Amino acid sequence: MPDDSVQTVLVEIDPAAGVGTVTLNRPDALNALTVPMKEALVAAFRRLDREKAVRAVILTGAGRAFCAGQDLRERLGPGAAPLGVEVRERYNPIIRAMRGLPKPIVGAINGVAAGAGASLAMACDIRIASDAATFALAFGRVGLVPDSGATWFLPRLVGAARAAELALLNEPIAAADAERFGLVGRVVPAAELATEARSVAARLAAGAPRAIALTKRALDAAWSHDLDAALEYEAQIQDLAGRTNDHAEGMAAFLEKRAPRFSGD
Ligand code: T3D
Repeated sequence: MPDDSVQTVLVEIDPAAGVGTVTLNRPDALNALTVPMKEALVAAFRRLDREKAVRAVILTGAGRAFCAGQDLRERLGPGAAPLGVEVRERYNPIIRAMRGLPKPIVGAINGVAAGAGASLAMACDIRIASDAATFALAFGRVGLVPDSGATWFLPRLVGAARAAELALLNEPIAAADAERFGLVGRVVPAAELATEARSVAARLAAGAPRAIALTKRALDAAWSHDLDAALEYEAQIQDLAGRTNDHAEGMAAFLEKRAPRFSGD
């Protein structure tokens, strides 16, 4: 049984870089998700939403795994909720918290991402994988269906044909193939993953926060928009972005040939 005294989700904040890091921390169980861990994960994203010093977030795993999905031992234990309830009340809020977070999330995929762990990776805005990482939908291997947004993210990231193969065959894929399929944006040597993720997150944190938040929202909204609706939505959010002090600062910085200093106003 999981040891409740151990903090299974760690949150670290680097105010100088503007970066918050969320680390799944059950390395002995490959960061498999328990009920307290799922609740802590939602709380972590909500906390980072409130933290003014944080402008970009990293999600990663402790040890050799990113996340092996649902803790299967916990599910077999007494008091496990019916699956529909578990998904609705414990998994979906994580994915909603991630997609609703007005700050970009960089997934630093350090090792295996299986089942709901693969869904967590897919819910990040930017995915950087270690060359030691593997991905597996895995749900089918225990007689379940992809959840936590996997059926929504997967075809959008890799296309319908590849999504069907990954979701129906449940075979593990290596980091290099994940990059080739579009499941991750880039693969780096394992030893460089943390540095690379921090560097990307710091670059995001130095950007104009409102514009980044609106861009994240628009990219998600575009999946359900036709071209006309997307064009109108862009006009609306451009109007909002154009009224920020950061827009004025970006323009001034361009004319003055200096780096902009975005305040988030
Ligand atoms: O609530 C609900 O159930 C609904 C939601 C479902 C969402 C899902 O995520 S369903 C899919 C659940 N995940 C899986 O089916 C993956 C199960 N794990 C594996 O297939 C393999 O462990 C991996 C491919 C991920 C890694 O293989 P390998 O050989 O590198 O490691 P290992 O030896 O299998 O695992 C190391 C330890 O982690 C081991 O513990 P031990 O024997 O040393 O004490 C293993 O039992 C534990 N572990 C790995 N995955 C899980 C796990 N323990 C509990 N739950 C796991 N998912």
